[in-house]
Amino acid sequence: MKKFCLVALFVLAITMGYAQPGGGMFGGMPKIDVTFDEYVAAPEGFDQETEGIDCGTIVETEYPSTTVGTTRKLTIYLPPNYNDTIQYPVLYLLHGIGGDHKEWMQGVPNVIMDNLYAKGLAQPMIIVMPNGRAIPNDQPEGNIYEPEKVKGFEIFERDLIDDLIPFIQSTYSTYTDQAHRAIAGLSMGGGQSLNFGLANLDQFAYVGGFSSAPNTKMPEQLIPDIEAMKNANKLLWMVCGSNDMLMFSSARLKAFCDKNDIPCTCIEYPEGEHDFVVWKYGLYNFAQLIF
Ligand code: FER
Repeated sequence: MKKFCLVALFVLAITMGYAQPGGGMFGGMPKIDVTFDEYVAAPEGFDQETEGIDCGTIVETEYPSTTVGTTRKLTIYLPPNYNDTIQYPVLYLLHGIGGDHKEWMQGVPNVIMDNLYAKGLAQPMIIVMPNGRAIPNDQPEGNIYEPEKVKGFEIFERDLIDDLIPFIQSTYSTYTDQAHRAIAGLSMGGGQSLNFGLANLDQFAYVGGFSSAPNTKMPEQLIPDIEAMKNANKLLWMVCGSNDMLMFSSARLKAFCDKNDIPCTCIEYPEGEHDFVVWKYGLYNFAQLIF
């Protein structure tokens, strides 16, 4: 059923013009000529609990949204020994079309981050995992591909910038400047991260897309001003499974960046599917490169 839905949606995406040029696995679709960056496997155990190390805290909370007109749930990971006498950078981490503010917990971000900190491989940061479907009923119920529900993922840009970021900054001890803010996500959330992160260069220095979905805008729309992008963005990082039919969204942005000398990493995860194997790998790597 899941496979059938994805195939049906892919055909829809093509007819809507999302998929050109791209893919390669379907007859008649031009394959994007792109050189991926080197894949280096994550070390054994990167996503397994380690005895005896300091652990961060998962918090479930809520924030008021003027954009949606509701109180919205979110999940937060505070790093080990969170202490409000120091300021932390913040990573906004977004879920996919079938998920909500809890979906990322399937990827054990707390375990991945605790392990990174135990090895001194990442900066202490707060990870904010909101619900990216900014409509009153934001649950992944019924037909999640219904245009009105998908629209919620676009509306979230305002909820994020006008409501969520101010809430986080007034509730936790965070930096509030662009250089200390990152955005990344999986699939639909990857598309959101690329769309919002690159459209708001003054807000986000680090942008990551993991298996980004067809909601990802065309490269020319994402990066209309190449010089502004080069000046403000500190990291554009992507990963996608080689077996993922959504690869075209990542590949066409990588090709555009290479053509225009914009620094950009895009890794093709060998035999990778559209799943948490790739997304955990994405978080593991992206988290080490930010802040
Ligand atoms: C689509 C195919 C996949 C699409 C969205 C997705 C909006 C998202 C998948 C996911 O988040 O896992 O055509 O269109």
